[in-house]
Amino acid sequence: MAHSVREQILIALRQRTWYSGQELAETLNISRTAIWKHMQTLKEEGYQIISNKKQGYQLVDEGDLLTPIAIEQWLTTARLGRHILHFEELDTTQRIAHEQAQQQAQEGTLVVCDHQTNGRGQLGRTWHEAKNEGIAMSLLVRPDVPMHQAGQLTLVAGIALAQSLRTFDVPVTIKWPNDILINGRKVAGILTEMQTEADRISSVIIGIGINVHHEQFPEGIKDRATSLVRESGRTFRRAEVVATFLNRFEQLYTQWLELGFGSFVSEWETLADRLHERVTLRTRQMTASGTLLGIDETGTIRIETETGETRFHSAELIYWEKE
Ligand code: BTX
Repeated sequence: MAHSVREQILIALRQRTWYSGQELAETLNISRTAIWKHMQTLKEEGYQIISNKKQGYQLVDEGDLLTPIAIEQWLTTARLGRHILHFEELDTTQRIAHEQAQQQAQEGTLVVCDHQTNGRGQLGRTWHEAKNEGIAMSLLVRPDVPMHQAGQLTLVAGIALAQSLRTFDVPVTIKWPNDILINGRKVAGILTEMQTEADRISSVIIGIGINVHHEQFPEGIKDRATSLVRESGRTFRRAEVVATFLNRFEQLYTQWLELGFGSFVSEWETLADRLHERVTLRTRQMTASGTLLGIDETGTIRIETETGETRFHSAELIYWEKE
């Protein structure tokens, strides 16, 4: 990623406690006045920078920004998240990611925003976002696999998200197929959408919404939604959460392409919510109850009902009525 002058200033400031204006000006080959102006802009953006005449500038705190440079500092990926588009406000990151896909953007392109005003869930549902509280992101990938396997990416992304959130000591579980829960409440959701061309996948957009700082939720979801901060009491930097997910997802995405979904079954089951417990499941035709056995090597859910083991390719686990 090519860095802007402001990004180069940040990279320099991260390297040591104090950096004099003179040194920065020489390193970046711009005037001290220009350095001063960039510092003002960085402060306005949310970076906490102090200065004094003798020692120069010090970066005290980076705040909780979701900018490319903030995410990049935690990123260890080769491809994913190496092209990031950040917006302060958007209707939905999915729309921009779809446009990027059509404009031949590189695999791994990530769209993030601080305030998503019309977030999409599955089946025309909406995803609630409060400004600067959560993470709304859409990742573009171009897997060379048969179309019917694209849905598995929801599960692979779910495993990566659950594992990466567990590194922050948050006890998340996965509710098949696309929800991440803490203590039975939804903390994140995944929406996978595909673009095709002549019976082939041209791109898959993996949309992820994560509740990070929220203390409260709107009426309709307040009993079944939660946030990372609410459940853990610790602080989070959204950029670090995003990068930790991307780092893990890149590994699992490669594994999926090389070994297929079968290699994830036991991993998924260790993260599954209500494994071996009784669940209710709804399909278009019927509602069924039984014991959740796990998933098979294609990602299909397995339930032990009164009539024996039944597998559901597409269904909904019902935890909460009136979705
Ligand atoms: P879903 O259809 O499984 O879940 C949506 C349902 O979850 C809603 O109907 C509501 O009941 C509940 N819900 C809505 N907002 C929240 C929330 N913040 N926390 C907990 N529960 C909620 C899940 O769909 C997939 C959501 C993906 C969202 C991302 S954000 C980035 C990207 N852009 C975009 O427009 N969508 C994706």
